[in-house]
This record gives sequence, structure tokens and C-alpha cells, in this order.
Amino acid sequence: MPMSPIGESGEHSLLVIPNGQNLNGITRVRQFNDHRLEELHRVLTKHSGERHLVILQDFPDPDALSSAWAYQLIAQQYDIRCDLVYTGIISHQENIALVKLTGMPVQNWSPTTLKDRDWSCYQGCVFIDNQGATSQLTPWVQQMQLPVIAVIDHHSQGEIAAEFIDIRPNIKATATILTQYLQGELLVLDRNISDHVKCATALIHGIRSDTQALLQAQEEDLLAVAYLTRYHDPQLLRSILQVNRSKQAMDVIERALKNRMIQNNFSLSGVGYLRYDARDAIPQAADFLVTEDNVHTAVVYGIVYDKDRERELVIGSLRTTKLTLDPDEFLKEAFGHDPQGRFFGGGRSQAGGFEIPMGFLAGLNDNPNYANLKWEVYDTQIKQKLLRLINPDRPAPVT
Ligand SMILES: [Mn+2]
Repeated sequence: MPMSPIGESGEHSLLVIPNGQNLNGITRVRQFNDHRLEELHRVLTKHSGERHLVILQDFPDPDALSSAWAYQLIAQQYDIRCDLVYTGIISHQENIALVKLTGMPVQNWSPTTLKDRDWSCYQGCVFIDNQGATSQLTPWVQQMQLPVIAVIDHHSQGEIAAEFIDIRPNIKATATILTQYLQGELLVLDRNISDHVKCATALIHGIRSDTQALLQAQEEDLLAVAYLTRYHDPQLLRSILQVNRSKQAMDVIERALKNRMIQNNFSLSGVGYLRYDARDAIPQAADFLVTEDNVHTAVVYGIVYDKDRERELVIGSLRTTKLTLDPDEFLKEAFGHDPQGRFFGGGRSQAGGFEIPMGFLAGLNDNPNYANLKWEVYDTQIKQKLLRLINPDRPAPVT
């Protein structure tokens, strides 16, 4: 009997358990109409009984969180236990709400605890919605020589080797890819299982948040959402999306508004020092500034101190509605790269970010005069670098 193709939720799948055996114990090879599903099925079957580390980027977004959860539920079918781990912070209120309201089983491992972790209980690791470059866990799993079982991502391909690779830059969200696995019945969703309903809801949120509330969604993303609506909880989705802004985010937005300078339809704003756990206020402020009349691009930045890694950095976000402006190119050109060739900034369609470590000038901000001076230097330098691109003909004004 042929097994179900993608997109069906056929009853005959009840006859099959995922390791490829039917109820009579006769080995049956599952057939899929997509080679990726077949491949993942094969890899997961091979690793049955193991425990894997699923690595999220340091500041996981809804796409990463929901995709990792879906992967965990799929892997469970193959008797693989997955721990979903990130080392940074979830600080955006919407993401906190997502994790709390769904009870999503993600773990935060602070960087200071990594050396005391028991790495020997894992037989492999998995990268989802990233390829290792944005996680502090990557050097550890490399050092521990944990085999990379799978990489599932929609960012462009890095240099990573794994048993299973599904990297599709033409797809807008990793959650779309994971939803296709569900449609292909690597896990048969069930409306009566609360985790399935919550995960389907989280995946819709993941796709929404990587596609500007579906405005940039393409056929595959929309088909994935359509499928998920059979299982999701609309009330839960509304609660996740309706979270209010924190006071500190409001304060940062206020500062961004007050400090903004508009040149050639660009709105630039430095917000000074802010707490590390408030860093998500910066993209929110950029989202807000870009809504002003006659502004097509907003850049907001500030200085944060990262206690865990004892480093101070300038972080910033760019938002644009100008279709011809490529945030990735723009930020790479504006800020360049470090001596190792790593760019300080980058982006995707309509959004980007940058992070510039302060090195020797980091810390010792107790003296307010020094702190002000340092901020002014960075503020001026960032504006100069941006204005060079915004007004290529005019020399940048020094404030
Ligand atoms: Mn993503």
C-alpha cells in the first residue's frame, strides 16, 4: 500500500509506525513523494533511541522557537529525545508571551554554565533556523565533537556539513519547512493533543513574524499556514500577538523619537546606553520610526553591556520600506567587517541589524563625563558612516 503523499492527512497512516514497521512486524519502507522527507525519515530512524541537542540562535525569534518545537515533536516519534537550547535571552515581549502561553519546552543555558554541562549525554546536535554562526553553543559542540545530525534553515547556505541538510533560501520561514514535514506526516497532528494545537499555533506565529504578518509570504508559506489552521488555536494566537510593550521599551521608543534626525528620507536615532535585556526595544523603536511620513528607512542604535560575556557593544536595527534598498548590502557597506572578515551587520528583506564590539573602550562607565564622551564619539561615528551612504555627495555634518 502506498503511504500518504504530502498534504494529505490520510487515515491509513494509522497502520504505520514511523520506524518503518507495520502492525504485523513486517518491515515496510515508508514512501514519500518528497526526497527530503524520505531522507529525514531515514536519518531519524537511524538515530532512534538517542538524545540530541537542538541549537537555537542566541536571541531566538518565533520562527526559530516554533520550528525547533515542531522538530522535537517529530523526533519524539522516532524515540529521539531533543533538548531545545539557546544561550542568549528572550526579551521581546511577544516572544516571552509565545514561550509562556504555549509552555514551549525551551531551555536557556547561560554561557557561564557551559563548561559544567554534561555533554556526554548527547549523541548529536541539530541546527534550526540557523547554521551555527549565531550561537555561542557552536564552538562547544564542535569541541565535544558532537555529530551534526540535521540543519534546517531558510537563510543562505553557510559551510556546514550534516547528515541531513534542508536549506531553502527561497522559503520565507523555517516554520514553513517544518510544516511541510508535518503535512508529509512525519508527525500526524491530532487536534486532541494540546501540544500539537499549541505547536501549530506557534508555527503560524513563526511564519507570520518572518513574513511581516504574511505580507511577504509566498505560496508555500501561505499553504503552510492554511494547513496549520486545521489545528491551531485562534484565541491563543490572539493572546500572543496582543502583548503590550514593556515600560523600558516605551522609554527607548521615546528616546528614539526625541533624538531622531531625518536626512534624505532616512531617520537616524541613537538612544544612548540601555540594559542588555532591553535590547529588543531597539528593533521596536526602528519599527516605529519607519512609520513617519516621508521616512522610508529608520536606523536606531544604542550601547549595551553584556554581563555574561563581559563585553560592551553598539547594537542597532534597520527597517526600510524602500524596495530598492537592500539592508544586507547597506549595512555591510556602512560598517564593514572586523579583522577576521566578519561583517558587523547584515540583514534580510526590509530589515537588518548590526553589532559592533567596543573592545578597548568597553566598560568603566561609572564616570558620567567619560560615559557621555564615549557615547558622543560612537554616536557621531555611526552617523558619519551612515550619512556617507545616505548623502554620498555631501560631507557628513559633525554634531
Ligand atoms: Mn527564520
